[in-house]
Amino acid sequence: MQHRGVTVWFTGLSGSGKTTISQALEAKLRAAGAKLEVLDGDIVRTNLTKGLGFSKEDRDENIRRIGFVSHLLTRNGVIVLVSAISPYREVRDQVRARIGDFVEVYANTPVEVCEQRDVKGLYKKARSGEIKNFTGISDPYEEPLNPEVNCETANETLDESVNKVMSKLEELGYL
Ligand code: GGZ
Repeated sequence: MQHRGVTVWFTGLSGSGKTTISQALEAKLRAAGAKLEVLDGDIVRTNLTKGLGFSKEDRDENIRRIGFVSHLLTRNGVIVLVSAISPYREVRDQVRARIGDFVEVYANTPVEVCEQRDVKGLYKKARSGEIKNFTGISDPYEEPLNPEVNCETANETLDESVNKVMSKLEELGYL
């Protein structure tokens, strides 16, 4: 498959569907023979950004480091799928400006729905105070103002979300 390098950046609350959509997209792109790499906040935090916490400073540092690696890969023709809450608009926009070939996907799921899903039981812990500074409960999330793709995961199927991203990548000439 012929394609250009691009960072597809999934932002949204914990449990909003970032990882689920990006994994389905990964499967589709791999099957088509794309050169791709996946950077998931959850996993990146056990190596590249190990030791960072959840203060604004640490989250921004996490995003800058992920952005740095994404840039290196993107300029070498790789499709990079990033999933990170990335709650702060300013640093997201800095990373976008640095990378250039950047497609922002907003996993736009209401916090009530994420909390109901509570796949990892983290919302429960956030409510009880066991986890502090939890995004959407006791820490801010700044919505993207103009994401290239808006996935309302509570009102659309996984297939629909994946197809929206694929169509946008085609429309922008990356695929
Ligand atoms: C938000 C937290 C927190 C707090 C631990 N706030 O859904 P998950 O579990 O698997 O993914 C979340 C992950 C957040 O890491 P990111 O690198 O995506 O965050 S950021 O972009 O803001 O740097 C969540 C878990 O770690 N987690 N504590 N306080 N999510």
